[in-house]
Amino acid sequence: MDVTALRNKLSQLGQDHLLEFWDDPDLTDDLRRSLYDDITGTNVEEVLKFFETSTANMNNSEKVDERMEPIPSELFGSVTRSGKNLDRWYKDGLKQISQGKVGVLLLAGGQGTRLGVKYPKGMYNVGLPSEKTLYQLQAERILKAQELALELTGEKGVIPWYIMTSEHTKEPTREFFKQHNHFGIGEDDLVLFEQEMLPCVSFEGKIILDQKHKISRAPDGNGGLYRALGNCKILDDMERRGVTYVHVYCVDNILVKMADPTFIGFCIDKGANCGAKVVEKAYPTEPVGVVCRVDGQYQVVEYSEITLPTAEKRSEDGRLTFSAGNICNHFFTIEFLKSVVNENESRLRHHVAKKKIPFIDGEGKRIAPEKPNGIKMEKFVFDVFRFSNNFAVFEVLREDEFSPLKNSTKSEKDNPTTARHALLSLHHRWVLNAGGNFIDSDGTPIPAIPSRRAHDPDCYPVTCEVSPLLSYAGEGLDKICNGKKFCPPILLNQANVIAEKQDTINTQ
Ligand code: UD2
Repeated sequence: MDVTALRNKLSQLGQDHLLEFWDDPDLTDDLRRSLYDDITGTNVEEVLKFFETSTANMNNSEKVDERMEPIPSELFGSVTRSGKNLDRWYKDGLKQISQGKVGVLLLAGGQGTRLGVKYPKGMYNVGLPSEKTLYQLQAERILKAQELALELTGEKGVIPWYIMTSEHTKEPTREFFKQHNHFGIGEDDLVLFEQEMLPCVSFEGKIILDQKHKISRAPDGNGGLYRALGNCKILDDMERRGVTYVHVYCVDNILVKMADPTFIGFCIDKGANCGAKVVEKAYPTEPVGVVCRVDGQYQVVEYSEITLPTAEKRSEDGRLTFSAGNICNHFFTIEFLKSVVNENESRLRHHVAKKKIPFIDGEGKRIAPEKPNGIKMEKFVFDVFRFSNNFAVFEVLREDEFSPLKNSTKSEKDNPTTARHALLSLHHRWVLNAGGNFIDSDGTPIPAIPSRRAHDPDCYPVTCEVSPLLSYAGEGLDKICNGKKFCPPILLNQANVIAEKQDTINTQ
């Protein structure tokens, strides 16, 4: 260890404080070594360059209204307005899956601070009758998509599942999948890789110490994906397998359609190299980013970047002009990802998040600040939209496809209860559409739209869960639901199909 050289270098960069506790009696030789490795393993110059560029406009509240345009209608598809094309896109997506050309990529490196659990969010169980976690639901949807593709084409394609983790989530995620036998996914078809962590920096540009011997770090944002794809040789793995299209999504949407064939078929039909799935913004001031064009380039514009009149602007059909709410659900061709990783990644700028970052004070005490005291620097996955010359947007129904688990039960929105209700309510509708009915334990029919009864908060929505292994998006339920009466809570899975077959045999 050449501490003198390190000290000189840090001094030149204005970061001498990182060695402030080097001679502290608390630091054993091992801890000193670990601090030395921590600092020398950090590209301090690069971090400071990121700090400079990302904070240059930190307090700039410039609005982009004048430069914004909605996505042109010819690049915009919709589950409610694209009519007969939907079936064609769906089948084409399944064909691509059967040819092994589709991979899914989960962004799971976030710290899940708002949900407040110590383990990765994908391991969360929202309290469904099956007790399935988000990871299990996603794994089973992949298996079902493969099965549907096989049924349509007679060819069995595998959808490799790439999971981007970070320092906090990698080991627990790996262990969890191992414990559960990868939920039926082939071990080789589940590829975990790790995004980078970046030091947290004070507003004055000083790298923060989390411990006397350790720099404070946070994942470099979900746009850290592109650097990780290159560094971890994930693009090479995709190419080796023949993956041509990648469906990227965020971990917390309980309704996410893995490798959604319709979305994939739509993007291919449009010749898109990059695409976004969106939901219609619910109301003008809803705090979601909208997908649009700014100065001719595709982009997600945050609600804070536009004025109220622009947010309220409506088109002739009465819909909000800027209605395409981003849901962190994207399509990329491998060629596009290659161009981002090899040519454009360094052009992406970090965004700044002001945070309360625990730090070691001058006396060597660890302080948890009450006010933001520094920044985390993050790249965003959608910032690559601007590199696309063939972009497409696909609008889906929020109640069918988007219910994110962001917060703990203390919050009213996007919490475990809302996520559970969204899934149960969707599955309830699937069963009704398949001709099923619901009755109370005394045989009274439950109306299709059950009212929320104050004395029985559990009666809404109807507790009806369908295993993804049985149905991906409501298809194939007729045979076990049509004309049947179900008394909730119910959990439909393959056992119902077996029981149904048995009944048929018995009555023959
Ligand atoms: C994300 C979208 C937002 C909207 C919303 C809908 C981004 C930058 N923002 O906002 O536009 O669509 O989702 O739910 O995409 N993650 C990582 N590494 C990181 C940070 C996050 O993998 O360093 C993952 C995280 O585990 C999650 C996803 O990225 O799966 C989204 O992250 P988030 O929940 O922090 O993003 P949010 O809700 O602010």
